Amino acid sequence: MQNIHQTACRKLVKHFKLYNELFNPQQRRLLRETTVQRRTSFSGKMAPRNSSRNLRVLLDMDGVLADFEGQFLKRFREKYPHDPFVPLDERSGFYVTKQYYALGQDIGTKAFGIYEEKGFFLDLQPIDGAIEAAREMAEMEGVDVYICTSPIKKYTHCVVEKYQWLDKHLGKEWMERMILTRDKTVINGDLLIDDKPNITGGMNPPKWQHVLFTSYHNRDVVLQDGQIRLDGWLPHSRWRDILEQKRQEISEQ
Ligand code: U2P
Ligand code: MG
Repeated sequence: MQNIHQTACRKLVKHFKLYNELFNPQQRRLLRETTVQRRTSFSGKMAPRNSSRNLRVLLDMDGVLADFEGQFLKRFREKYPHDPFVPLDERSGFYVTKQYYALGQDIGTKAFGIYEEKGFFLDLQPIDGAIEAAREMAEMEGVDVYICTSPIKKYTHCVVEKYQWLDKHLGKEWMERMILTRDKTVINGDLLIDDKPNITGGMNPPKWQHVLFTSYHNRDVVLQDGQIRLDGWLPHSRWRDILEQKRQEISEQ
């Protein structure tokens, strides 16, 4: 009896939303625009929506949307041209500073300074295809996209610049999607696309499934239970298939 009630309520809410979309002029314009965009950008492989709720995707920033590693190396070499450095294809281990400390205490300290400087996070270049993928994902019917990123401990520039970066590359409306946290495990999502291999925190296991986004530092990492790998955003990236598969899983729950 309660189920029949719930189904009826859900239907009513759905119809009310549809009515709003059709008869509110601003919504009607948006609907026209997004339908066209969806038609052109969709892979066409998405199954019709049969899930009672949206798929929640958490997108990490550094190493997934923004090229932390490339910018770090460029700045380090510019500032310390005579010091040893780690080329990108020799990177291993998540924290870049750890590998620089292995070259010498002073080198590690210099490395830390690079990403604590004003402008470091704001000037990061977008990773190839990331902005287009994020936009496409956000346009998908039944998908809610959030940005889930951790600020560094010396937060002075980092926190504000992460917001500025998002504004600069994706626009003001993305501020609504921003989640800044030092503990991603407590965030409720279905998928977390993140380049850090081992994400730990207060919630064990987290609600989300970890999609390990390939970066130089994690190329050789063996996947742990439940993790899947995503090798970038560009042309033949399987991110759409990963989302679709998760959506199916949710609808079967
Ligand atoms: O350490 C806090 C966050 O800063 C970014 N970071 C830091 C050091 C490093 O070597 N690499 C790196 O990416 C990460 O930010 P996020 O990926 O969450 O956007 C890390 O979580
Ligand atoms: Mg990251």
